[in-house]
Parts: sequence; C-alpha cells; structure tokens
Amino acid sequence: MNGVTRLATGAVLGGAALLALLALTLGFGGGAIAQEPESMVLQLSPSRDSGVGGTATLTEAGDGVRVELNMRGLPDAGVEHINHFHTGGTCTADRAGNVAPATIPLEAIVANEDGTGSGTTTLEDATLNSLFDPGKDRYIALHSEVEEGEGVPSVISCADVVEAAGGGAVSTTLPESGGPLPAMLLAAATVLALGAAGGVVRLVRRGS
Ligand SMILES: [Cu+2]
Repeated sequence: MNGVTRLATGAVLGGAALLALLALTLGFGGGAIAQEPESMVLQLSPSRDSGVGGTATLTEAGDGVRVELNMRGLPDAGVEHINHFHTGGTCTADRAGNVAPATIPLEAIVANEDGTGSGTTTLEDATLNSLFDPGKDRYIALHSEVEEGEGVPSVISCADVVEAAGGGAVSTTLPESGGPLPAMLLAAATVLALGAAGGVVRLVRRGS
C-alpha cells in the first residue's frame, strides 16, 4: 500500500466515520445495528369505491404502541365507524371478499361535518416489531356504518401493515411541528460526506 492509497483509504474511512456519527446524531440506532424507527405511517386507501382514505400512525410508546387514525372522505357526518387490525389476510384479499378475522379492536371513529374523523388507541404491551412481524399478514380496516342486526359491515378503507419495499418504514415521522424528515437529513448528510471524501481522494490523486 503506497502513501497515496493510504491517504485515500483514510479519507474514505473518515467519510464513513462521519456518516456513522451523523446517523447517531440524527437518532438512527444507538449502536452499530440500525434499529426500528419509533413511528410508522401507513396509508389507508379506499375499498369498494368508498372514496375513504387516511393514515394510521403507529408510534412506539414506553408501554405499548399508540395507533392514531386520521381519516378523510367519510360520507356521513355523525356516523360511527368501527375499525380493527385484522390478522391472517391482506387488503387485496379483503377486497376480493376474503375477510380475515378482526383481532385487535381500535377506537371507533365518528365522522365530522367535513368528512374527517380520527381515533387513537394505545395497544398495551405491543411493539412495532410484533405488529409488523413479516411472518404474519395483518391489515388495518375501517368499516362502513354498523346496521342493526347486520353483523360486521364491509371494509371501506384499508392499509396492509407491512414495511415498505427496501426494508424501511413507509415513512418515519417527526412531531407535527414539521421540519425536514430525518431520512432526508441523513440522505443530504450522506451526499455531503461522500462528496467530501471523494473530493479528498481526488485531491490526493492529483497531487501524486
Ligand atoms: Cu374490522
């Protein structure tokens, strides 16, 4: 290994160390192994042409997971919509008529005048890892209005409880005060650090 190579390697390693430091600073991990984000957002999309969509924000709290649903497009103000985690199926299957059993009830949502509605439920002793277990199909389903004597009404909005392709969450969240997402900051830092490391390597090579 000649001096130039050593210098270049040092620059790259320095860049990597900087990246690791940035990752830690931004709250990713706390060790060498990346950890689950503390909050995940799932998008509920309409089933059966309901036009009802929304988000489910799952946040790991000290003693469980808080599940917050924020819906929009609800057709009738004042109507209560029950919703649950269903286990052993998917939204696609549900839409095809194969409804999986409801396993975890969530706080019912009452539609506001503007078609929005929200509900928050804390699932004690749950973890994001357990809810997002890749070995278990799960979905969050919001039902249409309960009609007396008609059993559980059909699902009108649905989100599969899965992590997005690429291994990350669908998205991570910050408090609603806003600001750039950590992932974006990390990406920017990565570009900067790699650019810096590359610049040093180029300088070293040019000098040789
Ligand atoms: Cu249900």
